[in-house]
Amino acid sequence: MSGELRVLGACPLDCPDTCSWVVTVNDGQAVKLRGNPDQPYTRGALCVKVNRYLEHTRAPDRILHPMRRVGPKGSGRFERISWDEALEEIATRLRAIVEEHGGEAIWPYLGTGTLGYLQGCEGVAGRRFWNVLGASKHWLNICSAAGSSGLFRANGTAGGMDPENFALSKLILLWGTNTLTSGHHLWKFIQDARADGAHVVAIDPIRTRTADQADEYLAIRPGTDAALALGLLNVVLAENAQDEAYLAEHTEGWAGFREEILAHPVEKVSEITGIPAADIHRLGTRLARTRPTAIRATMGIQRHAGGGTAMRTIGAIPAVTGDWRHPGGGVAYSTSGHVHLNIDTRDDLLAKPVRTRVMTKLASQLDDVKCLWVYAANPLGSTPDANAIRRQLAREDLFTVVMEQFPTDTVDYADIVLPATMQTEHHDLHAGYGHLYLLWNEAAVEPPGECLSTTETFRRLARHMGLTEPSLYDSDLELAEQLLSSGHPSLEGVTLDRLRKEGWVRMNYPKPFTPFADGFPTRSGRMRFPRPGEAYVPSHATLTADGSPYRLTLVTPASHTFLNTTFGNNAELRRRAKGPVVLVNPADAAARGLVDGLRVRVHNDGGEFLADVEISDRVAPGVVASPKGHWPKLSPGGSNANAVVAERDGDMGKGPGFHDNLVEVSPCAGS
Ligand SMILES: Nc1nc2c(c(=O)[nH]1)N[C@H]1C(S)=C(S)[C@@H](COP(=O)(O)OP(=O)(O)OC[C@H]3O[C@@H](n4cnc5c(=O)[nH]c(N)nc54)[C@H](O)[C@@H]3O)O[C@H]1N2
Ligand SMILES: Nc1nc2c(c(=O)[nH]1)N[C@H]1C(S)=C(S)[C@@H](COP(=O)(O)OP(=O)(O)OC[C@H]3O[C@@H](n4cnc5c(=O)[nH]c(N)nc54)[C@H](O)[C@@H]3O)O[C@H]1N2
Ligand code: SF4
Ligand SMILES: [Mo]
Repeated sequence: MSGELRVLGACPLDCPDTCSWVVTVNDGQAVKLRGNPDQPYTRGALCVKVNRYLEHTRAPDRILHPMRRVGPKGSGRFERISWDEALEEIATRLRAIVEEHGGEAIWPYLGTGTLGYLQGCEGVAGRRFWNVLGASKHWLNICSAAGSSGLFRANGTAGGMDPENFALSKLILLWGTNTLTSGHHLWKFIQDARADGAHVVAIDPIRTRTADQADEYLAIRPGTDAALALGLLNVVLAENAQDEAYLAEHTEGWAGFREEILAHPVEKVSEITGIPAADIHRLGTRLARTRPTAIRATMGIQRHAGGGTAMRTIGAIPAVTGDWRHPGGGVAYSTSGHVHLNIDTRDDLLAKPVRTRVMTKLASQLDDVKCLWVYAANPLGSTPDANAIRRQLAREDLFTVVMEQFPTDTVDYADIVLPATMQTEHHDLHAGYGHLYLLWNEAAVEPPGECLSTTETFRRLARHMGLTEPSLYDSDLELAEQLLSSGHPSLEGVTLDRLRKEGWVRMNYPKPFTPFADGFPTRSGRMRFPRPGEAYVPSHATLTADGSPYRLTLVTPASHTFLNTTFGNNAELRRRAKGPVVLVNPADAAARGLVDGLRVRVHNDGGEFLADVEISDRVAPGVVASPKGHWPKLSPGGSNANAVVAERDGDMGKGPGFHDNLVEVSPCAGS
């Protein structure tokens, strides 16, 4: 067809798979979006959510021009203004705040709406600007910090197995990960392994759709995974299947960790985890006898009080079995540790050191903040202690700017709203956290209305404020060149020209890649086992259950149809999600007089959200589950699960406890 163009891009969403996509452009319009069939990880498929991405870019509620608040905070009433008016008002307010309260009174609150290195979560776009102003730093700890920190302590990096190596595994543990929902492209590699006889086990408090497809499912009590790891290793030692040579050559602290393992016999672990002793014994024996064993453990596992420790202890398994020697063996958490772009935080632009504000502590760390600048984030939908955040955002003395694509609950509290581009409308550079490729996203079409990219918005604001630092004005392509210029061997020959031409490039890692076959990137070159007494930290729910009036542990996992709160306003995906539901075991339902479909309050001291009961043996007694991502204002009762998620630090990296809260479930009055 004449005038038809194929533009290569990448999915921007916070998903390990970072798919390569192909946009068909006709007459300046994006008419088709497909997974790239030539890309070895994407293999031609996107997902149930992103198949609707083009439709989403044209959604009737898309924000298309700057707006100024005219109603009370939270009302969502705005008037349209020009970019010049918006930038002038912002510039005036920022200058006044810096003068009166200092730059640290500004909190640039950046989320994971896009994982692009230019527009999103590495913050390249805003960071220079904020440093020139002396704003507080922002710690993006909401997602994976606890697990990364746990693995880093063990291995010197959170990077582990290349997920593509799962095709070579003989035993696969899907441990606290819902592969078919939260990163389904791994599944094809698992199927390849199965065709070669691999056995697949899912370990999860919820019998998920992934568990349904596994050969075996173990229903674990939330937050007890480290104990299970010790129990499995107990069987490995009983079988004398530890790899003594690997232990001697590549690890430290083995003697103490061995004692810890011996202190966790199967019976004891069964009591802690709720998994029958025979099942632990059987899996332990399988683990002892099967090389290579691959463990996929992702973020679900570390959303607990002891989440960092859990990842660290699970991470110790392949060092004991020697699985790191073998392609197809090891642990795959995130591949981010293998990405060595030149991430320059540009602290040289700071006049003096500044404090750091923690993303998950918005509710409690906002008191002395005068400007909250939200971009690629929806804190009222995604951040713990939502009711407290709502009270803070209503403060008249807080100047709130939100850069957004859609009218989220957070937008409703903005003083100024700035319209943001979507992925088909801007350039970006991506790396996956579930594979070893870099991708380039080429802008395919012109932005609708007056939408601007994050990078361009900060350039214009800098100009408006008369800032003279030259690097504030670097173009997107210049920024990308800088990111690629780290000089790390994994990036040799990976140029922007090549990325723009080919769309994706595998970083220079061998295939198959065995990162720790010959040692670890720690100071000693050895993997560090947890010290005695440091291998298992109980969950908050376990520790406090006895003294609490709330009896049920709430798990709030990834929704199949939303990505965090992104797509939470898409009519078709909302229809498929069936509104907020809460899975309750038949025994717990009977004890509370709950019947299928009943509208209930899920509540604790933090607040409540409403959901419809689904009575199900997919959760064990004592566990209830409700997928994340519903927009509060589109939900009955006007709140979502984060009304009952407490703002509480886990053991490492200040990781949040999204799956570690005690609640009660009660019928709504009148129902
Ligand atoms: N469709 C979809 N895909 C997504 C997302 C989404 O919202 N929707 N979110 C994206 C993002 S931001 C991230 S970080 C990843 C997260 O993806 P995952 O790491 O898969 O995270 P979760 O869904 O939170 O948890 C995964 C599983 O862990 C289980 N789990 C909870 N607590 C425990 C525990 O104590 N022990 C064990 N063994 N299992 C436990 C949950 O029941 C769930 O089935 O997915 C990304 N992909
Ligand atoms: N209860 C519960 N809550 C959770 C979790 C859980 O497991 N349970 N998981 C947590 C996890 S893993 C994560 S990562 C966080 C995510 O929390 P957030 O980072 O707040 O992510 P989202 O809720 O998806 O909101 C992202 C917003 O960014 C916007 N956006 C997308 N692209 C762009 C862009 O290019 N520019 C701008 N300006 N905006 C853009 C989208 O429209 C969307 O409204 O949520 C956490 N919240
Ligand atoms: S959300 Fe994940 S699976 Fe879906 S298109 Fe994006 S990267 Fe691929
Ligand atoms: Mo995340």
